[in-house]
Amino acid sequence: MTIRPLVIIPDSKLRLISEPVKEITSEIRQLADDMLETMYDAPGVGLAAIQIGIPVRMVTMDVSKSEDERQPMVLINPEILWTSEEKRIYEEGCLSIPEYYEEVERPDRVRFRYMDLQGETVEQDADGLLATCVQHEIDHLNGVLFIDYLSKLKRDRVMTKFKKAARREAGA
Ligand code: K1U
Ligand code: ZN
Repeated sequence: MTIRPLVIIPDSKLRLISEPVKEITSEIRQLADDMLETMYDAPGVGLAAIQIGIPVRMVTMDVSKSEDERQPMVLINPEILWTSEEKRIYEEGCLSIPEYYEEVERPDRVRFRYMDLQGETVEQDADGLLATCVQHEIDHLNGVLFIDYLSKLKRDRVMTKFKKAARREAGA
């Protein structure tokens, strides 16, 4: 298992539409291990493959409360099947936008489908943090970031800050 470097805004890779996984190979299993390791190290409750630079439709998540009782999830080709009319506001963060948190409104409950590492199709209902997280992660697979739901003013402010940081790093 390897901790991989995270892709940070304004890297244009984060705007790519990720490709479906065609087959569960040893490379895919290795990628899942590396994503979990990278997510736990960050630490985060979710990670999409594009956040480590790989444009495939894979997500890892663990929204368990305790570090002693990890509940790792690996989602291959996940999709949202249904969203509730009721909305919920949650303060979101993103490992690709370090140390920036803002409130985002999304559907309160969702039903989603994915393939697990055994190749089984799973359908699951979610509410709370799991519902928020799975929507945030599937957005990553479609090149969407949580800052896209904020006002243009807030989005421009955060983009400018990270563009300046990237320029400083490139010049250093
Ligand atoms: O996809 C990502 O960038 C990961 C992101 C997922 C997420 C968080 C909150 C709401 C929606 C989606 C994170 O994990 S940010 C870090 C974070 O929320 C966290 C870190 C440590 C403990 C608990 C939460
Ligand atoms: Zn994110």
